Amino acid sequence: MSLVNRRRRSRAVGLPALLAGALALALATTLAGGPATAAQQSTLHELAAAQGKYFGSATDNPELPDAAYAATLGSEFGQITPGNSMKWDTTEPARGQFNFAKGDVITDFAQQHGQIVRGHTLVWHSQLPGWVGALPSDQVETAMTDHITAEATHYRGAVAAWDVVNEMFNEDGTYRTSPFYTAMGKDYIATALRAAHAADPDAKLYLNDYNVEGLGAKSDAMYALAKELLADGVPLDGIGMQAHLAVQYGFPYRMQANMERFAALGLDVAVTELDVRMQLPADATKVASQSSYYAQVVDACLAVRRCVGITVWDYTDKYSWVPDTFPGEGAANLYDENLQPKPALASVRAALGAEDGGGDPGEPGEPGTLKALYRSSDSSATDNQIKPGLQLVNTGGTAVALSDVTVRYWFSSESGAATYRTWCDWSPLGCGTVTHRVAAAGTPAAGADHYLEVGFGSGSLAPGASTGEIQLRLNKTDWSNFDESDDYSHSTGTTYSDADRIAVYVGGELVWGVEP
Ligand code: 9MR
Repeated sequence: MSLVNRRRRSRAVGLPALLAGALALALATTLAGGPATAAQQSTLHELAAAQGKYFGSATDNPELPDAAYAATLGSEFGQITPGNSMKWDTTEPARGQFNFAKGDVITDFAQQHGQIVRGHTLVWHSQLPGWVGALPSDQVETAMTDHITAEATHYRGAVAAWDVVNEMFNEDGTYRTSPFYTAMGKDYIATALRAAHAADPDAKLYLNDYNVEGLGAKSDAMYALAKELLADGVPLDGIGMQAHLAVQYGFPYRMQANMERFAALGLDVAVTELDVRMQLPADATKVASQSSYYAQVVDACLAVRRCVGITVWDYTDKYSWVPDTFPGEGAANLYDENLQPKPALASVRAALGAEDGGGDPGEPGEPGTLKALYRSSDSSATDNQIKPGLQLVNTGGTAVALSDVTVRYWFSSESGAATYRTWCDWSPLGCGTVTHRVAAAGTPAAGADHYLEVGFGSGSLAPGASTGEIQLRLNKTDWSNFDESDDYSHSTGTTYSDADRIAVYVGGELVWGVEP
């Protein structure tokens, strides 16, 4: 029996109202063109739409004359967000002088390509023209509501959702100082939402921020604010989680659980500005982490019915904001600077349920086939360390580049520190080439709220070859105890045997094992 369980999902999901128009159009287009042939690859948006979500990208006016760029933007994505052209400094550079020309180019593009638009953004401390900050305090509210009224009225019918207020919190969850906060205190947020609703009662109204993707002080503040606004009857439909991630900072803590708590308030959530940057130069380990982060974001969104969609903050490294803002960092997007697909794209497609790549790589004899063997090297299942021993064997007919391979071992964290140390104690490959880290599961399951992820910096595994034993070890930074007895990937066997509760991925695609 094959143990392979490729990432297929057939979950029935409710179709968020936000999607209805665009999806109907997408379906109509598909039907008009006749049934897709096997050779045709579904687009990112088609894959997401099949699961009741949209898949979108940011864009910007100077990029649109780039024909190759615009072609992919128009075909692959079902939603777009203007990166700059609906911001206050562009739309009302002087008081009462509105200019929607650039934003109109974006909404026109969307209409021509059957895409929905997220409007970004009505109220933000940044990219704010100087005249707003120079106003006497008692005029700021009127200036703000005038701005919202004019812009949201102009785009009524063309913008499906607005980031009404952007980036209102500091990292510790206190309110960020801005001309609006200084003039009105936090009430400016409710006032802004009410003004947006009055101008466009059909648009979905969002609060949007970064570092609110996982559980933490900043998302706690957003949660408290959302709860209070809803209790006061303020029109709020959703929370935007920007998701500007970086491989060197780890994956947000419990993203799915965080999304679920907002959904439980009756709110939608959206991933609004996803990218995953790294320190340059890129290497196989960073690229593997990036692919995994992108897939984990998709997994979290797919698992939460009220997560309506994902927007990448532009789809190509060619037009990324990252290198200008974080010197020495970049390579954050799904396509490279030449608009060529990167491994992260395959990872997103796989997470969305794509059946790319021909034959099932898990079937013996086909390329990319690996299996995992495991033994516990731990004499105690209740002490402060977990000690998995792993071996990978290439059961296929061609060599596998180890830099494409990642392995996951799932365990439960129990109480204690949420931070970990991981170790490679011995490997015939040399521990220097073995990477290891602990990450929170995007979809925590029984005995599986965290996993140890193992990767390889280099090397190749010939057909029939084994990596030999890789002795791994992990502990919490407070050295508190585990109870491994219920851990998803744990077993008590002390000799190596096939382990179907350990997952092996090649290029982000599950080739061995059953995920929890
Ligand atoms: O992508 C935008 C970039 O072109 C601008 O120079 C930058 C200026 O602040 O804003 C970028 O978009 C930001 C977004 O509006 C809000 N979240 C963070 C984004 C990246 O900086």
